[in-house]
Amino acid sequence: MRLGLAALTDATRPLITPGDAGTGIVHFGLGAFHRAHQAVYTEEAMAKGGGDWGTVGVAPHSTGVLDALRAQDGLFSVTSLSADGSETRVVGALSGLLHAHSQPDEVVALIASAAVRVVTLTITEKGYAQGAAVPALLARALHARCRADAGPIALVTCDNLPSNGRYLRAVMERIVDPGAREWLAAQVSFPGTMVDRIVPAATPESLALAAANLGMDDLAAVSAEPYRQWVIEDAFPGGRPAWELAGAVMTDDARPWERLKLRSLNGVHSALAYLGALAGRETIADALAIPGMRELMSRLIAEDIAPSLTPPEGVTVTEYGESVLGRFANPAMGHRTVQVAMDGSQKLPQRVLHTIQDRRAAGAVPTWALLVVAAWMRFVQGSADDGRPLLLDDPLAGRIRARLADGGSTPEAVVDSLLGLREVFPAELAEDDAVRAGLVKWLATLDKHGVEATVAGAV
Ligand code: CS2
Repeated sequence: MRLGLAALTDATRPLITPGDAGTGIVHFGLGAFHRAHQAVYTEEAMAKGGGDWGTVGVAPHSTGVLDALRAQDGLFSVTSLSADGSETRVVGALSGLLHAHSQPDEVVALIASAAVRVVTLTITEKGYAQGAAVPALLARALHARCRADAGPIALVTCDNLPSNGRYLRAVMERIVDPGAREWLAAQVSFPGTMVDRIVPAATPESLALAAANLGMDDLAAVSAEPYRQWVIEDAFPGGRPAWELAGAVMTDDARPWERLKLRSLNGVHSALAYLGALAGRETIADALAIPGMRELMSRLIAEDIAPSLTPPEGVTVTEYGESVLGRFANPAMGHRTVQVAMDGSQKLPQRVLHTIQDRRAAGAVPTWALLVVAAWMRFVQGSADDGRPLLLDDPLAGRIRARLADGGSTPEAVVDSLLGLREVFPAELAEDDAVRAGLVKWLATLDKHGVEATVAGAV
């Protein structure tokens, strides 16, 4: 049997049944993260606080998840995984499904309708690049909403970018029709957010576990850690779901949370991804188990990251960082190092380079953060420590390979070639002798001894 409205039983019934609530949200990006994060919050907020906040999910490009969800009346399950076991529940937040590529007019018409008052996005870092499809479609939709005079709306990015709300505002201001600019300034808000939940890509094993727990197949099932957090700037001129009833923190400035999370969760995640992939470790938990690695990550957090930022009130960076390491050690997650390693050129700046820049501005040399960048530089060359090939999945892969091919293969030459990628490394970093020397030293050590010996010898 397959999950769907007709298959629901008392044990599998979601908090909200699709069709019971009207649509108030359009969401771009049907990836696992959305299903295990915003969908869960919104469903719970509707169950506790009411409102017509059903979400029409829009798949930007591929149709795999879309087709699976359509065949299940928009229903999917979320399995929380911990060392003690797993728990699966069906989520009914999705009130409709669209494919941006083949149904752009439907997407535009929906966002131009008064019922929709919130648009959320999980389109990954590279989804906001110049010429990218979703921002272009959003610009068309905002113009249509302006002409329809359909009222104010909030555009909420849930991607791991610094000052993400302000960033999305700048993107939209640049590309929206000039005739809609004034309306945009007056009627559209761009609340910043910090989103957090570790959600690995589905695997045959995770789908089998969901099926066993549900007693039926769910081809859109996602698995995630039990922990979740959402900090949202409370700027919703057309109203919003009562997300605080589902545990979200409403604030007037999400940036301290966002900076804390980007540097001490995502930055450390990327560190484990590159070091772990080079050492042939399949998962983040395996990477953390390399002898000396946990101590090295604690030092990265305490010595480089903590002094680089002012945390939100009441939070201690080292305590936050240690709890993150505990989450990374969750043995049930199976989060693959190569998944987190993906799109490094888009992730490194806000996750690691900003830490280095802030420490350099204070006159310090953040040695552990430099090791992370050196590990990325070794990773993008395409071989693990045992010589096995590592796939470079990155929108700048072509540029990275071309720069490496033009330069030599000594650590000095590789560091110089890659520091020349201005899209990744700002001139202030690339021209900093202490940064260059630190990178050359670490890359030479990694080349010569491999990750395991480097880590064991470093701490
Ligand atoms: C990860 C994030 O894939 C990655 O780059 O660092 O997806 C991470 O799991 C989430 O941001 C956790 O909230």
